[in-house]
Amino acid sequence: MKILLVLPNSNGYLGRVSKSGKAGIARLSLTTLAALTPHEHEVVYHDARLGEPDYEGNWDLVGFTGMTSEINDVYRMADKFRPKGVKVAIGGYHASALPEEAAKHADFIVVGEAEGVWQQALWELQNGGLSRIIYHNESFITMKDKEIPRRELLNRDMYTSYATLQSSRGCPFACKFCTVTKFFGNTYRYRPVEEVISELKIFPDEHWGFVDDNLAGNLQYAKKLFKAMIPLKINWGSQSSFNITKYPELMDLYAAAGGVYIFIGFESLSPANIKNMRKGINQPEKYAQGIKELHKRGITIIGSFVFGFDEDDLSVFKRTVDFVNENNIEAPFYNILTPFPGTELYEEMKRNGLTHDFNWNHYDTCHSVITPKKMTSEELYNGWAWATRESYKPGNLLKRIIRFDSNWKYRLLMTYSYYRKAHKICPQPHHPEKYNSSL
Ligand code: B12
Repeated sequence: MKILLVLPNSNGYLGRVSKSGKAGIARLSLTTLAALTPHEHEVVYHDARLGEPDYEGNWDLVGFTGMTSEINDVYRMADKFRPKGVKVAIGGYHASALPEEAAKHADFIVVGEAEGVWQQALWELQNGGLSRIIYHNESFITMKDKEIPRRELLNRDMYTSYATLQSSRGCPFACKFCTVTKFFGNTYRYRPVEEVISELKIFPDEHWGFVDDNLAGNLQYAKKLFKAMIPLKINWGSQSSFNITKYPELMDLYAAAGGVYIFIGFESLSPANIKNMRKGINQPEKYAQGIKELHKRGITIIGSFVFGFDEDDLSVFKRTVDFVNENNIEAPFYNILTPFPGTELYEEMKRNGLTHDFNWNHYDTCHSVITPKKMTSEELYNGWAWATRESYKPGNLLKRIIRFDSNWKYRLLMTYSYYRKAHKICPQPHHPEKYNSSL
């Protein structure tokens, strides 16, 4: 069969291709799907951020991936292919959370991991037809012998972070707002260390980015992996829970293995918010010390915070910005609390009538789709925009990054990339004076 795999566009700025043709991180969803596709089929990859797919091509099947914020674009393109008699498949996070909705735009949906069911659906398509509309991968793969993504389908020059890989899936924690918990059925699985190492060896000179949700989710595994990475002499970054700061040896190994930046979900400075979201591994009273420990090892921090939790009132914005500046979190990243389909938060907020906007284009954490408890939805949006712009004022930014160590280059690059995002995403807030107070 001739199969077209399409990466959608999204409405917002995050994840888009710049005017000069540059994209950030290379996603592994479709390159992995391509690797799973038996060789007898021809696979063509299309990045819809660069333009429309070829609706007139003689495709047998078109497969779309999609996060929630991208799904409307997927549905739009799918609805153009189907009248031409082309079969359409949709997979990924949104379709897995709301398969019945996605099925209105597709011939079949894959819920969860594609490994196994994708091959089954392709076989059925060729041998008499599909046996169902929703293919649900009930079991989770072991991660051993995981296919190597077909990165050659991507244009290397387009990406600032081309060499991405995945060593684990899922997360050992079950935070109420996170998509991963439901998607991976609360499992945390990791690949044999030697397989990760041999994948890293494919591009010995690249800067690697792990797309794992929590690279340090298992202490013993992470230690083993980092130790094995030391001889490779590469530089890389990943996402990890704040938990890592509890273990000095693990942080030492992270840095020794070439880990130059880390993305940490601090989420909130309020212990009550943390408790309510069931992210007990985060202890706000220990944030400052944990940040110091990472900095001591030359690791740049991308600190992710969320605004709009139950305890957040108008003072949350300034308090958070002050904390970020005082503790020199190089690249703060602020999100508006967004109840993603498939999460417990989504069900709870929907039930309580606290979600007022179900336009998936707005589910990019840069729109306020909820009515928070202690401020209005508009205040949440404006406060978020104020905090983002305030944090990336040149004075604040420079204060956070000027330190003398060998990793200054990454610190500068990372911060610059978030500085650009901040200015592209955030409008000038209305009534900024409202947010400039921590009282
Ligand atoms: C890379 C990435 C990005 C990149 C995307 C760049 C791009 N446009 O391509 C960037 C950094 C821009 C980004 C941004 C955002 N992201 Co993001 N991102 C990821 C990340 C870290 C890795 C994705 C990846 O490569 N995974 C590895 C592949 C192999 O796994 P996979 O995608 O799940 O694919 C498997 C299955 O899902 C399935 N599958 C997937 N697609 C398809 C298609 C078909 C046809 C089939 C059959 C199967 C199938 O098969 C694959 C193999 O099993 C994931 C976390 C994660 N671990 O996946 C978050 C994640 C996808 N992002 C998420 C979110 C929330 C966002 C943001 C909204 C957050 C924010 N504030 O930044 C924005 C929105 C951007 C936008 N476009 O509007 C959520 C998705 C939630 C949701 N329901 O939409 C995730 C899951 C993170 C999380 N823990 O919550 N992201």
